[in-house]
Amino acid sequence: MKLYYAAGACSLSPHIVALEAGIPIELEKVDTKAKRTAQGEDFWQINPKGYVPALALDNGELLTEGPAIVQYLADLKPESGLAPANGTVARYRLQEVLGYINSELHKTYSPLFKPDTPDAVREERKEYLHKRYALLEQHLAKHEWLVGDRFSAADAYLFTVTNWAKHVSFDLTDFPAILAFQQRVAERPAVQAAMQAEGLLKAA
Ligand SMILES: N[C@@H](CCC(=O)N[C@@H](CS)C(=O)NCC(=O)O)C(=O)O
Repeated sequence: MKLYYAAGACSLSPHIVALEAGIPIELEKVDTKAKRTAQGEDFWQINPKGYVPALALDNGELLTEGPAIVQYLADLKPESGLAPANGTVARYRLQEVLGYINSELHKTYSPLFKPDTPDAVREERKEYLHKRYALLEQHLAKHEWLVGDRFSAADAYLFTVTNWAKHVSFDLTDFPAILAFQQRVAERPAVQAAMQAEGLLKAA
């Protein structure tokens, strides 16, 4: 399997999940602006959506959309507990949180990365993020993880998008439980390894 990724992008979430699950995965970096892979291929030809993450499966299919990819990876190693068993309420809770992160957080961050986004839109998007984080703050003030009592694919995703806050000057100081969560996740060996592999850690 090969994961098409861009350093620190949303593809860090499936990267973390693969390492947490102990799934060997080949990585291929994509220049998402130029739409070129590190091997010089035209990324449009690989993924007509033009974005990462994309997972090339061993059967030749390409799986896209972060929430689907992390569940696919987690289900390859059910014993990892990264996704509760299919058909259980807990599994729908995982999908509920993945959907929330995807549509309410991830896609609210996206315009903040674009230099031509007007300041008024920027402010409105940050206010929106603030509201959405406030709900997660309440949950994480009482619980260590987003779903159940163990680290799951949803935690990898929340960690990944929340790491963007510093890049877009979104202030997280109103959210101490989220800041503590970020710290907790960052310390996990698989997370360290994924970040190291993507060149996100400063040399010691
Ligand atoms: N709906 C997709 C969105 C993926 C996405 O937003 N990818 C970003 C990086 S975080 C990207 O590759 N953007 C480049 C582009 O769209 O040109 C998902 O949830 O996986």
